[in-house]
Parts: sequence; C-alpha cells; structure tokens
Amino acid sequence: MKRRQQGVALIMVIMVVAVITIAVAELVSRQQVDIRRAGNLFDQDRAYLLALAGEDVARGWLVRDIEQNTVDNLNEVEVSRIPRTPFEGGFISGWAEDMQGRFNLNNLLAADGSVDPLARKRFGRLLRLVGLDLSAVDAVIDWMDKNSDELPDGAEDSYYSGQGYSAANRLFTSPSELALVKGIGFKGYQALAPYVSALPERTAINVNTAPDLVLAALVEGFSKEDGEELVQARDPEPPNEGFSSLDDFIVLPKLAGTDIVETDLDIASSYFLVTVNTEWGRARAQLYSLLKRDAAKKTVVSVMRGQGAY
Ligand SMILES: [Ca+2]
Ligand SMILES: [Ca+2]
Repeated sequence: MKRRQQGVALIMVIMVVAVITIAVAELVSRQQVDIRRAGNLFDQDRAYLLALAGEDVARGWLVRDIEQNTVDNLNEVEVSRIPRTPFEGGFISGWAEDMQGRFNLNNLLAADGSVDPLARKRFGRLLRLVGLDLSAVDAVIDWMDKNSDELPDGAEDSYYSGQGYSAANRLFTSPSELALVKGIGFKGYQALAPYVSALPERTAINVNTAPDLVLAALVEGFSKEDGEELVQARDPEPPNEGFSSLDDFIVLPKLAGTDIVETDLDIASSYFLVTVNTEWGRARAQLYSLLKRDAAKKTVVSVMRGQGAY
C-alpha cells in the first residue's frame, strides 16, 4: 500500500515538473517572439527614418542646384542618383525624377474651373500616342471638374455609381486615379503613368526633361518617332544638358512650320519626385516624396509622402 502511494506521488512529481517545463519553454519562446517582434519594429522604424534622411539629402541637393543654375536637365537628374550605399549603419539608394518633364493632369482646368484648351489639346494627343482613344479626355475632365454635367464623351456619377464609386470632382492627387476613369482603366493608366503627373497647382512642362511622347504631344500630327528626333536634337550625346533657353528649343528646324507654342513650356522645374529605398537589419522601406522647390526663397518642402506608389 505504502509503495503504491509512493508510486503515485512520484508520477505526480514528474507530471508537475513536466507542466512547469512546458510552461517555461512556452514563456521563453513567447519572449523570444516578442524580442524578435520588437527588433523588427525597431528595424522598420530605423529603415523609415533612414529613408527620411535620404529625402533630406535630396532636399539639400535641390537647394544647391538652384544656387548654381536656373536650368534643370536630365544630366542633373542623373547625377542625383544614389546607388546602394552604406549609410548610418544601413543601406540607402535613391533617385529624383522631374515631375515637370510630364504632362500635369491638373493643367486641364484653368484657375476659374474652365477647361484649358491648350492643355486639352496636348493631353488628347498624348492619349493617342499611348494608344488610347481621344474621347477619354472628356472623361478625365469630368472626373476633375466640380460639376456633375457630362461632357459629350465624359462620365459623371450617373456612370460611376454603377461601378460602385463616385467621380472625384476635384483636382487629381495621384495619377493612379486615372485607373478609375471611364475609357482609361488600369491598362490605360499603366500606359500613361510614365508621362503624367498630378501636381497641386498648374505647372509648365520642362522640355529639357520631357520624354519623346510628351514632346511629341506638343505638336499636332507628331508621332513617337518625331518625339525621338526632338530628344536627339536636345541631347545628342551625354552629358544630357538640354537647352539653356526655351528659345533654343522653339527654333529647332524640326519644329519649323508646326503649331508649337511657348505657353506652359519651360526649361526649369519646381516639382521633383524622390524615391528612396533603405535597408536596416531585416527591414526594408521605400519612400516616395513629392518635393516642391521655391526658386526665389531657395527652399524645398515635401508636399506629399507615400510608401505605396506615387
Ligand atoms: Ca538645375
Ligand atoms: Ca465632374
């Protein structure tokens, strides 16, 4: 009897020890998960802060640039590129893009809300150059204008409510909104994406940084090949320093006898999109920052930041 009781007591002791061992093991493993999680969060924070530091570097570069010259060209944009470089204990890479080398969607409306005829013409040509239908211009304007009156080929809430959303009826905050617009859609947006921007005010197109299709869209009847010829005339060989005056562009033989006008064209820019990629420990971050440079005050501010897509 006594021996039996001893046996039971021994089994109970073994069970208690087992339970304690399991509990401790679980506690330790949970603690390790917590430590790792905290470490990941710390790494993510550092990666993001490092990306913000990259944005600061870009701001400094833009200020130095405006102190040195009043022209912006592709050579400057190229030299601003930072390859993957160790920085403050992590890695950083980044580049700037001139957002005024693109067609600013928000130029389609004048300050008083009326349609800008020149911008409308240029955007219509750009649509055709990327293979979209000209009729989508009306839909893009309806998307932005405050009213709900449909233009002939346009679309307002009566159309979009069937898609489950409404027209923005305000200026574009991101070109990606184009994916929602009638006649454009996601594929159309992808085709237009390298050539359009959505800046918070009306801007000129910088002919020094504009790619072939944006230049071709400035002239009635011009094809992609004509645009390529303009790029070739601007930057015959590296360094691609472009034109030092807008006149030098306008007087190109290629443009003689065309309907080109100087309105809303320039050789300098105020808006740049900076993309910064960083790594810290196990974390990575990508930051997009739309920077606005004030040439007179020599200041640069971030007007929009994002971690998804511009
Ligand atoms: Ca410059
Ligand atoms: Ca509208």
